[in-house]
Amino acid sequence: MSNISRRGLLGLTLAASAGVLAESRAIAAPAGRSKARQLHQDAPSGPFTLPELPYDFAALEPHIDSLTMEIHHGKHHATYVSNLNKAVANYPDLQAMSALELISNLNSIPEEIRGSVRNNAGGHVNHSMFWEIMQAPTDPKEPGEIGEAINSTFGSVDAMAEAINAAGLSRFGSGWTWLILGGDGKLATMSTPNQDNPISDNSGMPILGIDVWEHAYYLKYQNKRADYLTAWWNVINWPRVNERYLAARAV
Ligand code: MN3
Repeated sequence: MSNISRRGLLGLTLAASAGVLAESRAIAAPAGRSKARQLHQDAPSGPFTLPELPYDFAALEPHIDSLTMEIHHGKHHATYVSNLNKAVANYPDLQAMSALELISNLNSIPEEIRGSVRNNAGGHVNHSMFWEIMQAPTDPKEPGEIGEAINSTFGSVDAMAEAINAAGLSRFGSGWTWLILGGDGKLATMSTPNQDNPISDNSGMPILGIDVWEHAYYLKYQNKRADYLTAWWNVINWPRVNERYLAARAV
């Protein structure tokens, strides 16, 4: 697994799962949850499954609107999961791997399904992270330990956000803009096309990523990607981002 160990990936995956569970327990069932559950039931069955949102569709209003969240999670993410299940349908060994492991070993994926795994396992990993690293804007938190690393590398959290937004704005077409922890132990920003993840080419461990596909913002922001990116920082879940940083640093 090149220079990122399987143990490290497992740790990040477990930390991610624990984070989702903790948040799910902490949040009482919101009014729109029954609808979320309905969409969840429409999702394809295993081996890969659509994770439930850790909050209501409307939780991120006014920065990210409820309808966008409903379609993004219940349709776009669900489609990545469904297509990933189809891609690995005849590959029991791959079914036993996590989506993160799949995109960390793309060269080992049979060529006939490699493109589909790259796009759909990537989409599954990226969106599973995306839901977790957001939270209601009414509950702002401080960055935690990662704040020191951010200040050391970028000067300030605002300067880091500007760098991530700039990378997202310069991404032509669809993709993601990222904060990563590089192999040199330093934070950096980058963007990737489509559903590519920084782990696939060993650029680094993804700490946070913002979806800049139009489906993530078009209903509310239309062509104004910059406005969406600026607004996104109101819903960042710093405790979860910090957990991801600490897990990546421990690898
Ligand atoms: Mn998306």
